[in-house]
Amino acid sequence: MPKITILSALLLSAMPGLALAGGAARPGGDAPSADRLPVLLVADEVTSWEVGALTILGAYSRATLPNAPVGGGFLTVENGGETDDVLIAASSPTAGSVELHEMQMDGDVMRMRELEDGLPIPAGETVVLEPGGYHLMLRELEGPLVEGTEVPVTLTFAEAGAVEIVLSVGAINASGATGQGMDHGSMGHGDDEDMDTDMDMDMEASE
Ligand SMILES: [Cu+2]
Repeated sequence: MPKITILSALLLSAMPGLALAGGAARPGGDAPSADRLPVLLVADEVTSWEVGALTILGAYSRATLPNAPVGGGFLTVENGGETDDVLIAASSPTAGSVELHEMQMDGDVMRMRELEDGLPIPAGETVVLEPGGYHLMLRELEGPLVEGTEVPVTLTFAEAGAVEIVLSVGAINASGATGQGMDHGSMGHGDDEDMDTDMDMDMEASE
């Protein structure tokens, strides 16, 4: 039961009184057992990462067409703390650079802009990076992103610091980390190749 163990650990660390009580309940002086270590943050069904007060989950990407210059990264960040944070940078060994983008439909054209000041993650709020909205833009891909593979990405937050996560590469039209459900239908395009072309054109036009 990894999830219950995680919650217990978080509560104990946040409340010294409870931590004392928990310690007293165990035989004195025992070191924490292995099943209480933070490695259990990678749970069976929902992979998530913790850094500071932040939880990152639902991280995925989409398979790209051959020669596509860019790929997207999508994930959810929950700020369980009382301090505003900002996602200020991202990087990946799979891409020459990773930018933070915002995407909006403008008529039939998908336009996006780089978030020069980063993506705010307000205290107590959940921010979703998803197709059609905020996203990571992986540029200068070393090769196509292949469904079923994983892309390591390091996220850097102003307050919480850096954390390495993994994007699970789904189908070319994937809309969630598991490749099923959560169908937002947000792109408004029936043809992904056209979409990629529009994205690339706008990228070039904005530089
Ligand atoms: Cu983009």
